[in-house]
Amino acid sequence: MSKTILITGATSGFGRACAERFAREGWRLIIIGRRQKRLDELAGRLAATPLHAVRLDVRDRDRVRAMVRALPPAFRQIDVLLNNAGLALGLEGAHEADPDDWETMIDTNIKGLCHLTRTILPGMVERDRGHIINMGSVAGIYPYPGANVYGGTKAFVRQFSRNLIADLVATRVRVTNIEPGLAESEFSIVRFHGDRTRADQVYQGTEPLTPDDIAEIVHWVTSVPPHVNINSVEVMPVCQGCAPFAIHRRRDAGPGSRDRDDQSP
Ligand code: NDP
Ligand code: 8X3
Repeated sequence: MSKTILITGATSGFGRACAERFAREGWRLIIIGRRQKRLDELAGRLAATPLHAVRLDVRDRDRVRAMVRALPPAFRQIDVLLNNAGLALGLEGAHEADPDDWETMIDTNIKGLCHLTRTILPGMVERDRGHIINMGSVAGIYPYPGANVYGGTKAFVRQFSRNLIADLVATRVRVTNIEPGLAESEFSIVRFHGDRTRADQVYQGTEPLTPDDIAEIVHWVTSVPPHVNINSVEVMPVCQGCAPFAIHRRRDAGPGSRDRDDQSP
């Protein structure tokens, strides 16, 4: 019998590419997102695939539970949970950021991911089989200006994933945290509240990762032998690197001081 993957955030970007990738491999799909039209479009494109689409906001814990309880029998044994739904909102410094944006990121990237995990994990443990794949980010590892709460939510995903591995060590349930860098999707359009010009500038002159690159990695981590757990995958495009520590020197810092941020150690 074919395997079943539940993908949150399947209406765009990484999630949609993963749905298409796993459909090609003959998996059954449960696809989740808030935009019904996008779910319908994807279901239409994957008409040959056994597929169950659910319009759902992952922040709604009761509806997450109800969704799992209402799964059709053929979709009840979930082999892979891909906790992908998430977003960044804003790039302002912490003193200027919108607290509503912060709350949305925490509710989606942390609490939504926890709701799905807590609801689906007991079945995996009972069957002694399954795989939780979380979508972290390099923003959960490395700091950058304006990442404040977004990076914080992805640092949560990183440590939560490792703690899940600790909890599940006596089972055959696997846990993987994927941590991508710059990747082109609707991510920046969402981050800049629909400002496409500003979003385009993020990728200008770069060759970013694509959603298909991420789908390839997600598929790969599921395809290794069952006794192998890929704990985490950190992936950037070749054109991206890590900045040195930033040091700000004041104008009046004495002879030889520079009137700008000095990035030398
Ligand atoms: P997209 O904006 O293209 O896709 C985000 C997906 O999340 C959409 O399908 C959206 O669906 C869904 N989503 C958002 N909020 C909710 C919610 N409350 N309930 C249900 N679904 C929701 O971005 P990406 O594909 O790039 O992002 C996917 C994940 O990858 C995110 O967790 C992001 O943080 C992470 N990531 C992205 C990187 C990048 O550079 N693009 C790099 C590293 C990590 P809908 O609006 O229909 O609900
Ligand atoms: C998305 C990657 O660098 O924009 O998580 O934070 S980044």
